[in-house]
Amino acid sequence: MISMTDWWKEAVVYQVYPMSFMDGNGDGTGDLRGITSKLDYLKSLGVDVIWLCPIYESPDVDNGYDVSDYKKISKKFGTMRDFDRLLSEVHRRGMKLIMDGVYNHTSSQHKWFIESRKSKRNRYRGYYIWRPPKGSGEPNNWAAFFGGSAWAYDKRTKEYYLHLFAAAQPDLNWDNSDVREEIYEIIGWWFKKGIDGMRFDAINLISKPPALPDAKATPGQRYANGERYFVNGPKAHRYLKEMNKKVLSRYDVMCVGEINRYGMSMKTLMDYVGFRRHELNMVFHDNSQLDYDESHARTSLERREKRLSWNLDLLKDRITMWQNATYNGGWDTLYLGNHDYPRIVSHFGDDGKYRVESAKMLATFLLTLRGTPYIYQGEELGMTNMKFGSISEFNDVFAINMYKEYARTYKKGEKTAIRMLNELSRDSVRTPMQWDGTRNAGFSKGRPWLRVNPNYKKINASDEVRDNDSVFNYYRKLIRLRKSHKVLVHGKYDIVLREHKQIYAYTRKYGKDLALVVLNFSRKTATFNPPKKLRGRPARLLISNYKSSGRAIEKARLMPYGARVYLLKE
Ligand code: ISL
Repeated sequence: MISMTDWWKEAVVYQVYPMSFMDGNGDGTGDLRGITSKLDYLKSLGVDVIWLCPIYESPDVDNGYDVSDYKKISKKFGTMRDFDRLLSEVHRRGMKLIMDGVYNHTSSQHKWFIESRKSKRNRYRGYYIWRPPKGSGEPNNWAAFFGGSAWAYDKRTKEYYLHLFAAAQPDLNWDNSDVREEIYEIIGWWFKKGIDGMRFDAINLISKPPALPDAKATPGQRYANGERYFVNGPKAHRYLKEMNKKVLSRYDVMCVGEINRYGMSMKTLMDYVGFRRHELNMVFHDNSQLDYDESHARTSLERREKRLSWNLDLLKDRITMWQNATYNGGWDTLYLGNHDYPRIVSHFGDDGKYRVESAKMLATFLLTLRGTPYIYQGEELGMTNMKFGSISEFNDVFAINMYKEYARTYKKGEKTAIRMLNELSRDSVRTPMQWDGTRNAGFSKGRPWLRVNPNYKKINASDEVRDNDSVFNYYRKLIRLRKSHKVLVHGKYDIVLREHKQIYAYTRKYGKDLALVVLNFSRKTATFNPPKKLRGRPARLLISNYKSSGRAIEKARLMPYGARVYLLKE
């Protein structure tokens, strides 16, 4: 797990959200056969690894992140035979497949939980976190991420169980060694089947302090954020080390954790990904910390709102911090969005006039930092956030709860709430993949489970694959470039002109190679005056998102959202 040649370091990952990728049987929901039918497309893009969001049996309260059987494929996605075929077709094309491992919680329909709630003496009782009422209410005041209390009362045994997400997602009790053994067995079962790794959902929430202390609440606040207690909890690292030793280290796999960013510092990050730690290869750690200071947000809803005010200064600081943190003895993920967060071009770029340019600029950013890049489906086409018209069009439990909370707590009108949700909700980024300009964007012959973005006639794979100047073909070129220049994968990162208000520039150094990346994050042209140490060096332009880019780095003028990557000579 520690050499420079680990394959997962040089890999580019593509995230598939199976419900919305491709529908093979016309029922309106994406499925495994659909995915298999699009593998040539992914191969031609140049990605190495496909990450599948959950495809297990699930009642779909949280679209598959509530698993009721870890070894069964959800009927809506197909059968285990479809899965085996997908896996072998992926391998046949020289790609790899990793799956989502959702082990902080199960579905309330999982057989363990069905048993657990039957009686206090049931052998599965200790698989979950049960507590008697405190006074007449919940055992503590923790808020669930999706709104309301993190505790649900179960009449049958007159106790509460803990759920950090929806009530239908009871948290597993990792302090119980039987639970851990079951999980390791399940992970090993999938690895033996031949998958190439896992993405561990919400993995730094697995250890809760047994005393379950109340969180600090502001006056009048009923449920408060308990992250300081359950994020990176007391035994989180002990359990990850155990999992690594008993399962992960026995296979040639890549393991990426999803880490709630509360209290994330350089040290907390390295505790998960340091090569000597023997825990995980890399983690997603800043979903929403990337672009704003969230320290004053009280609820997950407020935190989301704050995203709207991201700024380049903070983005530079964060990225620089993580690049530096992991340079010595660690590795990082590179991503700007996923199935939980806004479309990157809508959020960090401009999804109107400069959609194509800004999508390419962001791609340049993503693919020229040190770490493993993750492309969320549709990002390679410059897909944008969906704009829904009313709450009835949303599907996500979190969006619907956010909407209720807006109405209750913030007294915002419906219009404002929908506007916010369009920018911030998870549904806005989960709309079906836009394959072509035909009905339903070629995603399904049936009625899609979530509305297709009406801009599919303009933004779709079929047109982009053919257009040499498309976002898609720019991604292809960039991926190829990254593969032919190791400096872009492994090189040391150094920020340049930190104070510039429009430009984000950095160098990457690896052996004798020095690359320079210059990105204009604004809608106005910008001039790049290189610092002394870079002046006068002959430069070779490797890629740019505008045609007429000059070759010299001195006084380089960057068009709106312009991006350039140079190789500098001594
Ligand atoms: O604050 C958060 C929620 O608002 C996040 O940091 C949270 O830890 C993260 O969103 C967890 O996400 C993952 O687990 C969820 C699932 O709904 C998401 O889709 C998944 O990415 C529960 O399994």
